[in-house]
Amino acid sequence: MKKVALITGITGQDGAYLTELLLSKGYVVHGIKRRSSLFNTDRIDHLYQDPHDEDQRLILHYGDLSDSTNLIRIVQQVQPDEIYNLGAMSHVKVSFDTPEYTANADGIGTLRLLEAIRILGLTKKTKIYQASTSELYGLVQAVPQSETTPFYPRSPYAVAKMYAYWITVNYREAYGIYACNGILFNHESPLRGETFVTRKITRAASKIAMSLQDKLYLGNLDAQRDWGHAKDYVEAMYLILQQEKPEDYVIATGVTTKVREFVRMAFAEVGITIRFEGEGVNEKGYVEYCASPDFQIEIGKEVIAIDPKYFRPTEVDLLIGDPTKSNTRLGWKPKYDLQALVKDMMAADVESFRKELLLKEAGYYVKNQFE
Ligand code: NDP
Ligand code: GDR
Repeated sequence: MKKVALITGITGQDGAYLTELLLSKGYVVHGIKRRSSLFNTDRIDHLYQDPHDEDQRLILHYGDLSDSTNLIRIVQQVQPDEIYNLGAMSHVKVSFDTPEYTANADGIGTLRLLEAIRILGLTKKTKIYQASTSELYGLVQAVPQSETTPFYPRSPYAVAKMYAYWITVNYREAYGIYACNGILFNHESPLRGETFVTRKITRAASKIAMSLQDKLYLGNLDAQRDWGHAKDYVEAMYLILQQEKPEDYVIATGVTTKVREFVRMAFAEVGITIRFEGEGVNEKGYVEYCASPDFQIEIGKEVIAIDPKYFRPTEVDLLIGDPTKSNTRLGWKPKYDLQALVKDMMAADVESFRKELLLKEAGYYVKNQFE
């Protein structure tokens, strides 16, 4: 019998990589997608199968984490062996603007799924993975952060995820559900949402090199993150649900880097050396040197500036994970280091903007004003 997985958030970065992984392992994968006024399945379109195929192994259902009856109906119909709850309003800064919605989707949404398992009598059958986050650590209590480091969430997103973390632990202890938290540190990829800082930087570095954009505006350049590759991290999600006992695991690389260093690394991939000057909101980044035979850019050009609108009311300054437990117990080790991650993201963005450059040269390029 083929194993059956249900993924919430299947249209997101992690949902796409996890779907690919589970299909490669022979699973039948069901996913929940939201109704949207535009197509929103770009990241999984390459996995699409004609619904008329007899042996369909990827099946999508309309749904939303804010809708209990919808979730109960889908779980009843799918009878999953494993649920991966990846769906969430996942942007920390946006959660300050939409705190109630974030609490509903990210916090209570997890409760709704756990209740669906309980109400449908699936507590012995269905395992569930909860997408927990290093944002739980928030205000630094100790570093590196491990499974035993106290939480101090610093955003409506992190507070909602803290509820989800503990309700997952509670349903494991109260009802014996195989329910686990993966406490994942930041993970990125060419599929990363365009408004997260890494992808915003790799897109801008590619566009600036091709003169499709003048300047990149950022917020806090000194925040430090433990960045890994999403491809490696979805392997960990899968492994977490294959253990004898349900437990919680930190998934991280153990290396932390400042946002400004990520900027330098991304621009270096297109041959541009960045020099930062000034302080605080007056800090700027200039082109110091351009070694690229492909891209021409004026030396001394100001290409990075600070816009305080990207600062958060409360910031998480430093994240660095201790992956000892996942390394030893799951046998999980990331294949990508930061340099390889930046290379992968830049290669994809450069290729995609080369196509835009052709459109521009042909007079068809329309800049997205809302970026
Ligand atoms: P994305 O933002 O790329 O994807 C989020 C997914 O959730 C999308 O499919 C989105 O749908 C869906 N979604 C949003 N709101 C709802 C809702 N109300 N009901 C159902 N689905 C919804 O996130 P990632 O793939 O990067 O992250 C996956 C999960 O892991 C998230 O829960 C995130 O909070 C968590 N996480 C992420 C980390 C990271 O560094 N990437 C680190 C730690 C945790 P749509 O496409 O329609 O918007
Ligand atoms: P984060 O990711 O908040 O860590 O949450 P993000 O990439 O948004 O920010 C990382 C750090 O960069 C600083 N920063 C900026 N951030 C954005 N988005 N835009 C900017 O212009 C900018 N300039 C500086 C931020 O202040 C922050 O310190 C991600 C999400 O995927 C969560 O869902 C997940 O739980 C955590 O990672 C782990």
